[in-house]
Amino acid sequence: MSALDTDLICAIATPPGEGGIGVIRLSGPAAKSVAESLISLELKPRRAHYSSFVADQEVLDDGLVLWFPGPNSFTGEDVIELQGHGGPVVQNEIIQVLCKRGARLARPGEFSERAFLNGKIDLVQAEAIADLISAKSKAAARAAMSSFNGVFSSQVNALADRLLGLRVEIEAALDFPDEDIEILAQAKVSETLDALIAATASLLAQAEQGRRLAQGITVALVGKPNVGKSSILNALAGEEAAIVTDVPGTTRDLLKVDVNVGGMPLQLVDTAGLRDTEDAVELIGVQRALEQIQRAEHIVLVITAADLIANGTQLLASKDLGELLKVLGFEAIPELAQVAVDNIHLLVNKIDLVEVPEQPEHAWPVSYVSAKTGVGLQAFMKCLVEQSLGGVEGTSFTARLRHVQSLELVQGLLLDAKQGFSDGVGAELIAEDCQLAHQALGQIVGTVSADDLLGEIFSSFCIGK
Ligand SMILES: Nc1nc2c(ncn2[C@@H]2O[C@H](COP(=O)(O)OP(=O)(O)OP(=O)(O)O)[C@@H](O)[C@H]2O)c(=O)[nH]1
Ligand SMILES: [Mg+2]
Repeated sequence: MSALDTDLICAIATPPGEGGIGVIRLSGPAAKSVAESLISLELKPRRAHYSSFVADQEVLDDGLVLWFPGPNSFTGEDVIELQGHGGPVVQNEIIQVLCKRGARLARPGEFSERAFLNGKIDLVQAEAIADLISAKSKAAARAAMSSFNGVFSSQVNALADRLLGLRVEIEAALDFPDEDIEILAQAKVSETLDALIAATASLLAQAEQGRRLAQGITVALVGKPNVGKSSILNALAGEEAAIVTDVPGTTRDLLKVDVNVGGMPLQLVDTAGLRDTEDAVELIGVQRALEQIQRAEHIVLVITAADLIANGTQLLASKDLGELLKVLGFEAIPELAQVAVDNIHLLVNKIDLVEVPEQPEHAWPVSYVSAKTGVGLQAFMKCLVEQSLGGVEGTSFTARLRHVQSLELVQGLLLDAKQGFSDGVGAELIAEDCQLAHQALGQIVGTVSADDLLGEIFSSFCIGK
């Protein structure tokens, strides 16, 4: 769609199926006249009118009609809401009448897209609407509302303004080449770059937290066969989702279960126990487990209390992940060795069988649980959320992967600019980095946007939003 599309769009805005009330939305310059052709009164702005909805002398439905004249409407255009009864047959009849009278069916997210194109909201706010609708927890809904209210956008805009100030100084130096070195040599440029890098790092950390809260994270349960991975998954899911037996190699396939821990959506993935095997089916399972280790955002490495005792509890104090994996017998698994240390949680299971004194000193987050009795599971989940998110409470807004990636790009470009400045490269190169960083910030809020990006974002919305 282009910014010039102003044809009349319509959609059922309430969920499909039967309901007390069903809302049909219209947006476009002809919205009022088309709506008035169904009702027998003249609409006043922002008033609720009660009327029958009539077509070809037949009363199709009755209910409330509201007219929000543009530009003070959600889309910025004239918007009509027909609030009738929530029956699919009646609603579809009305939609057909509207389409005969000049409207067309809206694409998913097209109302929000128009709001964006008409400058009513920026791209982050538009995405926050979709995130609010799909929020899986109260915390995620509150954070999406903050993004919708501009908490994230205002920080991006503030960063962009500061960067613009710097660009103006550098570009001025380019326009007056004699002063080039003099102006650029000012410590101010370096200081400003440092401040921008720090501000970007802080916003990036918040955005990553917001992304995790909105989209959830994938947590893979991995370990040797029979340590109790599937039992832990079942205990956390509150259902017998995975098959549990005392036969090592029971789990062959990945099993994914969504759980909500203190407001944080997690996708738990049970995997096949890691071992060398001749069994063709189990081998595929192990291969999938290894792939999952590379894909998951968090790895819960499950061992048993007996394993820990056998290897000496002091091994937990080792800061060297390679050493730990070696002692635990995982040294030949490169996929595990490549996992960032921060993303590993060591889970000691079956503490009901062997008593383990909790170690005060350990280099990684470690939890002690019994999948059989449930002891320690709550504390483990709390600790996992803290580790992966820094706590739900600390998350002030939702964000998406594309925002995080843009901020990473900004960070990289600013670091390049800083390096260039230290190395004494030409002002043109520093100006170029800053210009690209500025552009990347613009892409987040949508001041700079490509049509295909907009298409991708809005096509994931619901119809009628
Ligand atoms: N006593 C005790 N037994 C447990 C505990 N957790 C699991 N088990 C038992 O250990 C055996 C293996 O459990 P699973 O959950 O199937 O182990 P797994 O790690 O998924 O095994 P694979 O799928 O073969 O890799 C079963 O007999 C479970 O009942 C626990 O905390 N305490
Ligand atoms: Mg299993």
